[in-house]
Amino acid sequence: TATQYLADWRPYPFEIAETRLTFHLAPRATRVLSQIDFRRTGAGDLVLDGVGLKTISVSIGGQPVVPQYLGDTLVIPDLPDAFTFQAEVEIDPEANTALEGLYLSGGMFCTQCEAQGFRHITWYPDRPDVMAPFRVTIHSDQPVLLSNGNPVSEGAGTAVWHDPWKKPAYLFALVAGDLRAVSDRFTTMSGQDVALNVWVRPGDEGRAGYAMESLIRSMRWDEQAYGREYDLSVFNIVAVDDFNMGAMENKGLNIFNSKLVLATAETATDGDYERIEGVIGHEYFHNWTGNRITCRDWFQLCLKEGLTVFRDQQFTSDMRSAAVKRIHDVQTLRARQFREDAGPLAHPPRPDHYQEINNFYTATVYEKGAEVIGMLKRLVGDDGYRTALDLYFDRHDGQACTIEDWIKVFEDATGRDLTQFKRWYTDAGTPRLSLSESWADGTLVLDFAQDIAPTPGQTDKPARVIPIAIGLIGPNGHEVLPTTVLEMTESRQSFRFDGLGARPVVSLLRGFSAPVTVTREITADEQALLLAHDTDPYARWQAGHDLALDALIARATGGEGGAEFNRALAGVLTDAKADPAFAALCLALPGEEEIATTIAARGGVPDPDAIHAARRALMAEIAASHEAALAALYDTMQTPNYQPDAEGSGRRSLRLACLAYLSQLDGGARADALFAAAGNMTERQGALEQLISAGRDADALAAFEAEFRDNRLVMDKWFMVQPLRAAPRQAVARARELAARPDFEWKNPNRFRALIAGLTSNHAGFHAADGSGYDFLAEWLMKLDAVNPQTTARMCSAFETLGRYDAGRRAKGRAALQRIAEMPGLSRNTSEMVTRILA
Ligand code: B3K
Ligand code: ZN
Repeated sequence: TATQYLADWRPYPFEIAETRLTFHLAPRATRVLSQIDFRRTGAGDLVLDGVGLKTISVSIGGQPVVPQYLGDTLVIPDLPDAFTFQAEVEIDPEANTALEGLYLSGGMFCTQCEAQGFRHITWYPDRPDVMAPFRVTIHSDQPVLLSNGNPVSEGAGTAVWHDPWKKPAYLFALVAGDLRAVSDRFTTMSGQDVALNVWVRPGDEGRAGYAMESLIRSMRWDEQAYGREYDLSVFNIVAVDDFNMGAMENKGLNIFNSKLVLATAETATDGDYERIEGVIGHEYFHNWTGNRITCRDWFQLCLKEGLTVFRDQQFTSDMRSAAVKRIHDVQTLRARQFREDAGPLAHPPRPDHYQEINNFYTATVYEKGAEVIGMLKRLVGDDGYRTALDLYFDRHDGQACTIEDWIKVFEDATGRDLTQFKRWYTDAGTPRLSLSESWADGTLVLDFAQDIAPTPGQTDKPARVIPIAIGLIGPNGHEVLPTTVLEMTESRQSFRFDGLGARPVVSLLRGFSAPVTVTREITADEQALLLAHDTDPYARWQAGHDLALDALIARATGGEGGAEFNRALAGVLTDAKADPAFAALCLALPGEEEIATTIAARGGVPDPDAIHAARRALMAEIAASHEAALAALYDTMQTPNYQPDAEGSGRRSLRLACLAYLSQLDGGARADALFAAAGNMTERQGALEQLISAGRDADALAAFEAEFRDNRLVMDKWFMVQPLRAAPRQAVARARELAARPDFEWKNPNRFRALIAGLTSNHAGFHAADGSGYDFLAEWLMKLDAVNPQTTARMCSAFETLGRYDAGRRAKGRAALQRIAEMPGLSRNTSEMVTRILA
């Protein structure tokens, strides 16, 4: 398979004045007519992309031509400076199980074109730097017919849509189905009236209200925070059941996985609500960062994704709790991106080669891409950031841009040289920052060192600019130095602080000011002091988290620990009522995956069973020490009037954190009662998870199934929590039983992911020493690959941590991967992933 290289990018030799498309929709044979007005801008042949198309006719200026076909491209040489290309093709949406291009979901036509789905619809320059206004005519007997832009005309069986904003083909969308709208209106800051619709299946109208509220909040926020206004007369969101990822920002017609639209208190958890708000925001914010300004080529993906994630993170912290949001984001980054950086799939936020671009919609491109922008903002300041963003929108509106353009905007707006900073985009790997301190005569010297382990294809890594935000906390708990950003630019660098009365404790990397790992010498007492007194909520949480992590690692590797953390929790529990969400975060022990990652990062070999046992034992000890306080909080943190907001979800998260401990003592009695009584899915699912862990789940699972049998999204939860919370030794068997059920509709990505990711997230269950977890995963990946390569390939990343385990597990895991690699007809998507992991 051919590798694509960033260095090979060349401008397309034509631009498009307008793209006109006419669809005659039919499940097995949809006809697509295209008329594309090209104008020459450089020398070369017309090269168009197309995959799996049945070509009926091709003509230039009305004259039929016989094109040359080269693989998945069509080539026409010797063309004039301006001409209209016309083609008619036939496609089969019903056969499209890959869910890329035009496909059917429960009888409804819908599309997914990013990154290269449009070439499955018709012949086109399917690259993001070729932008055009679109006029789309849809003929169909489906009642609702939607495409991008503004409606031009609607009649029985026909609709015409016009999108005046030029866009690349990946932002094209079409939907046709029996849909109902939940509608509202929005007046933009300059007084434009916009019709808003969230389209769902008949019967789901009562579940779309939160999505609509989230959309309105997003539109208002982008005006207030970034001065960005919406630019069409209508904004449509459609919920679709079969979807490969979360959602898609098609211009004026966002298409969403229904799990990110539909919610009621009884069917969705607080986490679901928060994600709905965040993803509705994310896709809406793409209207400026992604659509009005798009990417020149797919290597620049983080230009739109990193920035849009950064914007949706800001949005959520403004709508909810900034401290809690930051801690959640750090947890996600560590769990997904640090993990990626530490393994065979490591790549820079801007990769320079790929085989299948869909394999690069990763935590590194998204989450690290966002962290890099957070660092930029810290380095240039809030005002500098705002000036730079204004310049970015002003200078590049309507263009397809690169990371170089983005960096130049910051240089021009702030006068800063960002040459070294750019390494964050081009180099892979998580820097390791280490700190040693010396203290004498009122002077504290901080000696920092940074280094970055080699990653595939990149061995030698020069120093990065690292913004290190610190504060100093005196021994009495008072802050003696407020947050100060140290700019580290060398491999080793020292910073001095004079005139201090007593030796303070360093509150390091406040706000998680850079995506690095930290090594430092710090005593348990000093960590406890930070946990009690740090003014920075992230650093406070991190101090407690490190205390717990060190204890768990000691215990999982044959030592002892946990007494200090256990003692420190007394303070957390006393203060818990003041900030329940924060207390819940402090109470939650590091997960098994994080413990394993940290053991490996420190040069050890993690033992999944020992880690599992150590974590359970520490939980039981903590529960026994604080039973009364935990039980009191559990009772206090009830939320009789369910509201999916920061306050209510904070109280429920604390309640469930207490329940997890108390279940170690009461064998699941409270969980049983909560499962029966709870009026919201957050507590019901939380209770169910405890019942599964405690092994008393049969009645609850049956009741849950009886109640929600007909609700696909809720049944996904049922499929997910069982392998996730099963005892490690039973997890694979449980997953196998579930997979054999007729309602394991594995071709639906949500259902597949629920069961499979439920298992792979059960650390000790998936990494069972006999390799049964690896075998089970490989079996299902091989089955799904023929149907849906994109989802299959993504899920291969469950194998990316294999290298850190013992020889027995490694051999079994590699054998499973080898079987996938050797499967005849393996997709390019999965083949690339497996090859990289095996390398
Ligand atoms: N841009 C889409 C992701 C498309 C993934 C294609 N495999 C959703 C988002 O990031 O907003
Ligand atoms: Zn995005």
